[in-house]
Amino acid sequence: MTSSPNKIWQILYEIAAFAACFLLIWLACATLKTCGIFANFGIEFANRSVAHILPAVLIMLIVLAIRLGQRFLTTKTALQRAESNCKSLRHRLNNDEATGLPNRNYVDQQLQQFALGKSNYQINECAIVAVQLGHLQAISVTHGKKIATEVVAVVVERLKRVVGSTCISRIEDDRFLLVLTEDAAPNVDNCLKKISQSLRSPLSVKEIAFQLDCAIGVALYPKNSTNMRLCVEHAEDALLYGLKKDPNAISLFTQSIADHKRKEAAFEKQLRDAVMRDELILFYQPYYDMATGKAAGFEALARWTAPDGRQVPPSEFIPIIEKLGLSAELTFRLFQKAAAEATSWPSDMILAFNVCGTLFEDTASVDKLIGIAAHQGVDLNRVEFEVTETRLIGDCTTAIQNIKRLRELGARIALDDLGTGYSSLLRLSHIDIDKVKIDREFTLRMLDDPRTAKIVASMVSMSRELDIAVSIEGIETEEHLARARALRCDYAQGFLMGRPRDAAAARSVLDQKTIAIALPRDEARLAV
Ligand code: G
Ligand code: MN
Repeated sequence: MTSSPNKIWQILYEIAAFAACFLLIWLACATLKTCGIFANFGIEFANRSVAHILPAVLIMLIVLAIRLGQRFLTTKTALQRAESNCKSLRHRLNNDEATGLPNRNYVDQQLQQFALGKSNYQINECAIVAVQLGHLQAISVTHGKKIATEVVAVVVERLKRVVGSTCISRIEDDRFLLVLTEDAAPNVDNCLKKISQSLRSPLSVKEIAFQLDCAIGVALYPKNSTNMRLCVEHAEDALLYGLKKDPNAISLFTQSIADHKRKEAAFEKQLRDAVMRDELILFYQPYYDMATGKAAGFEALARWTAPDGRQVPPSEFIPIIEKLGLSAELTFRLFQKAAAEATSWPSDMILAFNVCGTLFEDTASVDKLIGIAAHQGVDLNRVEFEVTETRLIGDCTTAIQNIKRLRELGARIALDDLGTGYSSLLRLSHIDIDKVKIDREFTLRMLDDPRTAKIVASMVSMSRELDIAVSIEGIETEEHLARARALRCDYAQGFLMGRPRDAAAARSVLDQKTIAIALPRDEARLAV
């Protein structure tokens, strides 16, 4: 917009320079003539003959030609630069940076062209194949982005070897889309098997060996849909459907997959509505101090009854809550309920509350938790946040700072489900925590399996070394309890001592506070 006035000024400037040049040369000629230098050539300046300004005009023409030449060259290079910028921008918009393959954006554009009948590709029949790599994110977290990129490069090489290079796009970090036309793959089944075999065979990058999972989803055009965009969607739906059962599934799209997806969407809507209408409730499960035998606190556990009356277990709805991005919202709503409930307990009872680790990466969310506790009148030294370790892998610095802040305010931090998640020991070295909770899978197996027993014993002694309290989950039998006592666990929780119950029922536990766990075997046991 500003270039027009600038241009006018530039032209005026050049005219002025041109005139000044002319004037200078004219003056120089006049001076020379006055001095009599041109007199010999018979140039009569005073007569204003054409001859006496000829040198001046010549010089001016040369200057003008040089200026015009310069202008032309700069404009040309500027145009070339703009064009190449445009090209690289278009390339970056349409191609994956690491592999150079077309990306989701490009695929979307092509699908649009196809729908409008303007596509350059003539496809009568094809198989749309979505390929998803397993473990790529874990590789990126463990070995770094660079190694992960090299792994992907090997995968792309292998894909090209099987299906040729023209029809591969990288639509997500770990997902590729292939279009197998009749010429590329006369036998689709065979080709899919080859892709699967090729991508799953071991590979090595910088002398690190990897073996990837590879799930495949397929939809056929025009058999499954005459709409190419829908076909791509179907292939990805088939992929995700198969992936739930087997990380290496090869799934062909069927109508039942579409039905399943519809049901899933309806279920997600019900769950979203339930969260927003505050229909999820909390049950409370007591946990016990092994030294005193007294209930030390309650763990608040989310419960949901779906509209059809089914009690949906948290293991089913929590991952969906996370997928829907409702995790923080639900946490705040439930913490409000739990904190309100905790005010009715004796002041030494701890509220153990489950929090997805990613929430600690967001300082505003942590502020909100602190605000809720203050608003409900629950001192933070009565609150223990149980963090699921698998979730705590993102922006760790902020998370560590927020955890530190919560601890300084008196809250305790427990690492939930110890031993089952990803990089658990690394977490222990990074984050100051007050307690670990040994996952119930270990408890349920430790009596029959000597290896599990040794692992549990090691986890307890390691926590001791680190000055971290140990809670053992999943105590279902007297034998479990006896072993927990022998291991010198600090806290115990499980069906033997108390199942999760609604708020009122849970409160009744407080009337029979002591259990037998702390007492020597020969002493009378109190009812649980
Ligand atoms: O991982 P977390 O501690 O948040 O898991 C708590 C879940 O474990 C609750 O849903 C609860 O119902 C279940 N639970 C609690 N105690 C026991 C137990 O002794 N045995 C089994 N199998 N499950 C338990
Ligand atoms: Mn828990």
